[in-house]
Amino acid sequence: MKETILVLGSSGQIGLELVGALRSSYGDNRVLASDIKKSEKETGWYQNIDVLDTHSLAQTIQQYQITQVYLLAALLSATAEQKPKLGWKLNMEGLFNILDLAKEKNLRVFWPSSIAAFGPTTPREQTPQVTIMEPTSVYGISKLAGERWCEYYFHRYGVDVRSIRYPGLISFKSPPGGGTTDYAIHIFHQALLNGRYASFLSRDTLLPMMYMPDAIRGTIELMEAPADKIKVRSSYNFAAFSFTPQMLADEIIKHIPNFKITYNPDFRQALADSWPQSIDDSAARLQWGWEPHYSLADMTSEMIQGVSQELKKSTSHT
Ligand code: VAH
Repeated sequence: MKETILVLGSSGQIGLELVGALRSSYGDNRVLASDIKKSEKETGWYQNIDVLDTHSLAQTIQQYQITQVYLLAALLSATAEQKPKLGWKLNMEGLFNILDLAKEKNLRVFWPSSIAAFGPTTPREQTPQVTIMEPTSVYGISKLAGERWCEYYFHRYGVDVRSIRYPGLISFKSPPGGGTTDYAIHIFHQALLNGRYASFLSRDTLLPMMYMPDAIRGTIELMEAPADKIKVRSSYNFAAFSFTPQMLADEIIKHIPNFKITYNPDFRQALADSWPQSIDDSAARLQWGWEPHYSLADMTSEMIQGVSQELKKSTSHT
């Protein structure tokens, strides 16, 4: 049966690039992008959908005979701390709506978890796939709860829901979306525009990160893996490299020699300090063949080029 894919939250940092990759692979007319507000970068098959509107969700899935759903609509860590009740409502009710529709319509579902599902009592070095998980952020609590519900819907109802604990994701094709790790995106824009950046995380804050093309490829590889390879139905650890703001600045200086970084930690420092510093993703590598392709140096070089192009485009439009 031909796959028809619905991406919910397509205007976000992951969504924009994921839609492009899925359309390249499955065809433009097989991937429906949707969000509550259309991105000006979205030029294909699109429909406004609120993930909390179960009626329009069910109607869309029925009308277009959707076979797969990527549920990316959520509030990220920093934003969810500012709006806890909305963060919980969107992140959890959105997931329940899709899990129930998946049970009814036999949909395959992708749902993103995060390293934020770990907490300050989790071993921070080479964090294991199965370990202590006591998240202290609204976002992390919603991700841990979501993981448990995904595993429940698989075992109880046979729903083929698959999930990845994303590290910080770095990209230039779409704007960052209120994440704590987004300093690692803002820094490139500021380095190219002003030659300096005031980091809201301290110099030595070591966090697991990944370049978006690796994250998108790994996500689709997980969704296309044979079901019998998928032994983890909560959410897979998933990693590429870890770096600190200082390490990233040192890489940027290789391209922009006069770049200067300063440090002015804010409320997001406490979020970052509660998360792992590095991740053991051996389960994903052994079970469905995950392998990152980009190093920190590769990512930095591509980000400098990509952000430069984006800045040129935005100045030529003004
Ligand atoms: C955030 N980018 O900063 C997300 C991520 C590791 C955290 O899930 O909220």
